[in-house]
Amino acid sequence: MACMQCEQTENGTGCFSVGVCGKDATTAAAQDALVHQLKAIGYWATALREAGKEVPVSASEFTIRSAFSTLTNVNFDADAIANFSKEAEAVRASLQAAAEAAGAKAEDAPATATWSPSAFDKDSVATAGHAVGLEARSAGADADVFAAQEMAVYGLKGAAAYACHALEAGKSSEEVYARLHKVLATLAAGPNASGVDLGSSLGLALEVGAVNVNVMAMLDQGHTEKFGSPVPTPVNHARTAGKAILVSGHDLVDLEALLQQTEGTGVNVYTHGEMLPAHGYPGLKKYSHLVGHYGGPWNLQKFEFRRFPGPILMTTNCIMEPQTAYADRIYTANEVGWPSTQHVTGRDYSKLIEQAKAMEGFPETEPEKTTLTGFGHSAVMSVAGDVLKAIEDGNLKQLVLIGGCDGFEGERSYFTKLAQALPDEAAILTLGCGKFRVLNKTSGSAVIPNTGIPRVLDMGQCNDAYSAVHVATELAGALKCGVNDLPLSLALSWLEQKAVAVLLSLLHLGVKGIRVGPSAPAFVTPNIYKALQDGFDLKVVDADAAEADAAEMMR
Ligand code: FS2
Ligand code: SF4
Repeated sequence: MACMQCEQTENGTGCFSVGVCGKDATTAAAQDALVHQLKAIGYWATALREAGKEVPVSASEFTIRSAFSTLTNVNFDADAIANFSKEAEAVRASLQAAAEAAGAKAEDAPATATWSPSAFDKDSVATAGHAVGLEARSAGADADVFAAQEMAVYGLKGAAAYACHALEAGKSSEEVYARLHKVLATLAAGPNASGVDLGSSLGLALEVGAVNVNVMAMLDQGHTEKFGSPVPTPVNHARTAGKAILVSGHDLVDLEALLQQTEGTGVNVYTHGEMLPAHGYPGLKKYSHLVGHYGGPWNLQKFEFRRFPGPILMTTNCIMEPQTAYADRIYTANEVGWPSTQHVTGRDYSKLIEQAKAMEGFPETEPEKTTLTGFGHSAVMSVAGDVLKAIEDGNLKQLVLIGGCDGFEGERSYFTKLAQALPDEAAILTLGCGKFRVLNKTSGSAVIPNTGIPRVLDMGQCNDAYSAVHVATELAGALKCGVNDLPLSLALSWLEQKAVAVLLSLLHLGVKGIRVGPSAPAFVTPNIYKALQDGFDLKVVDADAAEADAAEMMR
């Protein structure tokens, strides 16, 4: 196997025998095959649209769902990936037949467009995947062009994941699907195709960022139409006596269904990880048995889940190898998979509810410990006048966005140190599971001097980077300046491909001076890094320079 798509990759270079995440070689190679098949689907879907024909919605939805299954910490089940691969071949064959009927010619297509595993048990798919993995595809290619194309693939996986969340929330877009397919079609031609160079491949990655802006907007709309605009809300991090179910991941629609099915049963529901911002949505906070949040970021789950006295539902990323202590009470849903865990389909949570009832639950209620969430774009913009006045009066000197992913690495303490080094005249906007590096680690109840505005504003999930973009654009409009002229600094903690998509979106929007860490992606070559430094003043953080960076942000 060879995989370097995430920040935790071994030695910062690549996972070559088993993933640091726990992904085995068979699953990794099967995912390589599936991604190659998705490029073929992109090619034929694009050919079909160019012939003036419609692409079936089912083919587009299959594209995003299967791409999401290959994201870091989502699906570790080689059998499930092999099933996606089998379906991919059926989707490709049907799109190709329709495109050929409309005049497209197979002989004009790149080899990738007609590639497929010959059998669909997991070992056959993995064997086929070895032939189209990183090492095979990079042989003979320009290293920089290849790397830029990989960056586009990883960003596309992140955008596909958000598109899946949007779909669950009732939102989809043919334009988004067409643009994602077109990116895949370009990738099908590969790094050696005529006219492909570093500039065009970086442009392709930025096109993924552009599409992802639309996807995040669509998801924001889906969430707010379904559950209302988030409002500032204290979230209780203490336990409440009683039976309990824990829900992790990003899928608010799964949480709503679980809240509906547990209503009146005496079972309390707790959020975990990226589900924390759910407490700010009127349509979810109205359930009195949504009693609080349990635990920290995804990477602490092995320690925290064993102590949770009830079933656990993983709706999206990030799952880790279930430990014996809780293996019989962790459930996956949607694109998430781990061999041997129970998988929920059709949002039927009856098994979890019965299991929760049979367990002891929490024995007693602890004193409340709260943090605030719910500062989406509408809540922040409702105090925009106060924010602008605070800027004018000098009470607010800098807005600092510290968000993204969390992870194990000691160097990730950079983001906590940065937050702690910022003075009270800096407001900290946070989002994603990276928020756990900030919440409770700073003076959480503090307000910006001489204002009632909290210093730490939790804007939501990683996809709520859209809210941050929205606020920045509105403030720039009010101050009659560009986003890069605002008193705004960004520090992005990255781990997986959703963060790649968010970064590409920010770059597409022309945001400069972003700090990224805790380390540079393994897939970024020195020449790509130089191009991003020259074009966007992108900086990779130094774990020991948090205080110096805070001082520079306040200058
Ligand atoms: Fe955190 Fe994990 Fe949000 Fe990422 S829960 S690192 O995949 O998606 O942010
Ligand atoms: Fe390694 Fe990350 Fe790939 Fe897992 S997803 S195999 S940790 S690079």
